Amino acid sequence: YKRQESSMEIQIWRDLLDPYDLAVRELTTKFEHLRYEYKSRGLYCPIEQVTGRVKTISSILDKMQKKQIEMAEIEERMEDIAGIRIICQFVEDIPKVVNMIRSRRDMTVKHEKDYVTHAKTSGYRSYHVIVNYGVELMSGPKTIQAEIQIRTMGMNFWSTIEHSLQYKYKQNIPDHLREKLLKSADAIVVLDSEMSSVRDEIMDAQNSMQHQTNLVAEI
Ligand code: 0O2
Repeated sequence: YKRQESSMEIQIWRDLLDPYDLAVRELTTKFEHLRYEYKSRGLYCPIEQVTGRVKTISSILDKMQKKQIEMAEIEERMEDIAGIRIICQFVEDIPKVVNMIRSRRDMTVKHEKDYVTHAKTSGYRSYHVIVNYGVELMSGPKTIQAEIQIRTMGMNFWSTIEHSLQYKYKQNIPDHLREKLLKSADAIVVLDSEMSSVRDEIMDAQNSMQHQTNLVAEI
């Protein structure tokens, strides 16, 4: 009986999460394709890397508890079940990517959270855009929410490390580590702005490297 019950539960989760899995795969492919288009035209692309994930069941359950969300409210209140992460080289690339998203016709922006200019108290920086996105299922069309996080490689380095520490310490990171994390968050701000100040030289160097690669490919 127990096994039957849990396989029913698995089916319920699967029915809930499958459309999000489709959305993550579609959106990842679409942003990767944009990158491909820029590159194939020999243009600088503000998107360096794209990743995506569907929130794990245990992470959904944790958030339900933390935010007092009922099962029936999950789809409305949990905006990051489908998560797309767009990594940029420079801070200046972030608004460009945000504008790309705003102008797309296959998604509509629900709201935006600017943790780049207003970092979280943890030191976390990233730009979040919550979009409504339509998928086509066996049962017909369905609109779901997806959270697109746009951040620099530096911001991504910091948040990946901080996220794993949060996981290890179950949100209670010891004070001495917190302090180090805040210091390194400041260092990332400096790193990002130093990189921006030599952005033109870096882009020139990358363009000529790309040009060389294309020539070799043609030969
Ligand atoms: P997962 O599945 O582990 O990636 P809240 O969660 O209450 O702070 P809210 O409104 O639910 O806020 O969403 P918000 O602020 O947009 O944040 C959701 C996601 O942003 C998180 O997902 C992280 O990916 C990222 N994030 C937000 N704050 C931090 C932070 O302080 N440190 C790091 N490393 N990432 C952060 P989850 O919840 O971690 O889920």
